[in-house]
Amino acid sequence: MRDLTWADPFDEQAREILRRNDKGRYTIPTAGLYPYQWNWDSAFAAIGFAEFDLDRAWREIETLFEGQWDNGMVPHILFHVPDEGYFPSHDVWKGTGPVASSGISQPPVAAAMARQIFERDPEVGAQRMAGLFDKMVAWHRWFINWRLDRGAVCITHPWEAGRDNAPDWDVAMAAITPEGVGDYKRRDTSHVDSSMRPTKYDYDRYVWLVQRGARMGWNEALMLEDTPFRVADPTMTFTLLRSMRDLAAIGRIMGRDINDFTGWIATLEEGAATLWNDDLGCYDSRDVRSGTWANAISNASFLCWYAGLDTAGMRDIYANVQAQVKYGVPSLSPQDDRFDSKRYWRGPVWGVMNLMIGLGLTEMGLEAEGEALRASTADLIAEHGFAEYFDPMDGSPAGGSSFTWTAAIWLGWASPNARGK
Ligand code: 9WN
Repeated sequence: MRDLTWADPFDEQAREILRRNDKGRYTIPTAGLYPYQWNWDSAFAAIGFAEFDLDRAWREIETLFEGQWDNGMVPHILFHVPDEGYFPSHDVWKGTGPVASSGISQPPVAAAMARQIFERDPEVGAQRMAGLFDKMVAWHRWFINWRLDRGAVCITHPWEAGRDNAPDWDVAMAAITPEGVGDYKRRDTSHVDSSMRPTKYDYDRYVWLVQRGARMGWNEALMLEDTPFRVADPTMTFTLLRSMRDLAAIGRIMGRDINDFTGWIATLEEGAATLWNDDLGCYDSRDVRSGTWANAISNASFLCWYAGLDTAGMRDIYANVQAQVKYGVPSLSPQDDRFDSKRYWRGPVWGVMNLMIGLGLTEMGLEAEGEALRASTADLIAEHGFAEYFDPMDGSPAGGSSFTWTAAIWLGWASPNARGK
C-alpha cells in the first residue's frame, strides 16, 4: 500500500473533479463555462484518468477522434449535446464533420499524451492504438498539408493555438476589420468576471473569423487563397514536433510504417528555427501576412525543450522570467508592457503548459528546473484550488473552477504521488 502523504486528499479531489466532469465517453473542461468536449483538454484529461482508470483514459482520446473530418482535421470543439451556456455554438460554426463541431483545430498534443498512457501498459496500448494510429497520422498530415509556413505551423484563428488572447496575435488581429459581424450574445462573461476574459474587441474578431470560415464551408484550399489571419506559432510548432516524435516511437513499437515521419520532423525542426527572434533572443510568434514578430516571451516559447530543442539562450530567459513571479510559468513575461496578471493568456499561469515545460526541462537534463516547476505547480494547486488558470504574482485562482485539465495534470504530473512526474 502507498504511504499516506499530504497530497492524498488532493489526489482524491482531483479524481472527483474528473468524475464530475465525465460525460461517459468524453469530459467537459468545467460545467457551465465549457459544456462540450475540447480537443487538447481531452488529451490532458486522459493522462489524469490513466492514473486510476486506463480504459477510460483511452476512451477519452477515442471519442475525440470520432469527430475527425475526412480531410484529417480534428476539431477543437465537439458539440456532442447542444447547450445554451456556450457561444459560439454549432449553428455559428457549421462544422462539416461526422460530429457537430467547430471548424478549426487545436494544439496536437493527443499523440504525446497517448504515448504517456501507452507506456503504462504497452499491451493494452497497442490494442487501443491499433484503432487510433492512422487517425493520428492523418491529423498530423493535415497540419503538414495546410498549416505550414517555412516549416512552422500556423494558426488561422486565435482559438486554434489554445492561447486565445495572447499578445502573439495582436498585429494580426489589428489588421482585421470585423465588418458585418452583427449582434451576438457572449455567454462566457455570465460565468466568469469579464476582467479575466478576452475583450469585446477580441470577440468581434473571433466571431468574424468563424463566420468567414463557415461561409466558405471550411474549405482549406479556398480559405488559403486570401487568408486574413495566419500566424506561425510556437505552441503549434513545438507540440506537433513533439507529437510527431512520440507517434513515430509508438509506430516503431507497433511495427507500423513511419517512413513519412523523418521528413516531417526535419521540416518542423527547420520551421522551429524560423520562430527564433534574434532581437528578442527567444522563440516568438511570426505574423505571416506582415512578416512582423510579436516580440512576446510567452509560456509557449518555453515548449522548445518539450519539442526536443535545447537552444542556447533559452535557459537564461526562462530563469529570468521565473525570477519575477511567485508561481511560474507566466503566459507572458511580466517585463512586457502588455502583461496583465489576471487576463487569460496575457499573464496567468496555466497548468497544462507547466506540465509540458516541466517534462521538457527534465528530459533535456535540466532536472532541478523541471522538479522545481513540478513542485511549485503542486503548491499552487494545493494552496489555490483546481482553477482554470492562476495569477502568477500571488496565485489567486481565475477563470472556471473544478477544472478538468488542472485536476488531470495534478494526477498525472504535479502530485507527489503521480507516476508521470
Ligand atoms: C475557446 C477549454 C478551452 C481551452 C483553451 C482556452 C479556452 C475557449 C474559450 O478554453 O478557450 O476555445 O471559449 O475561451 O483558451 O485553451 O482549450 O478549456
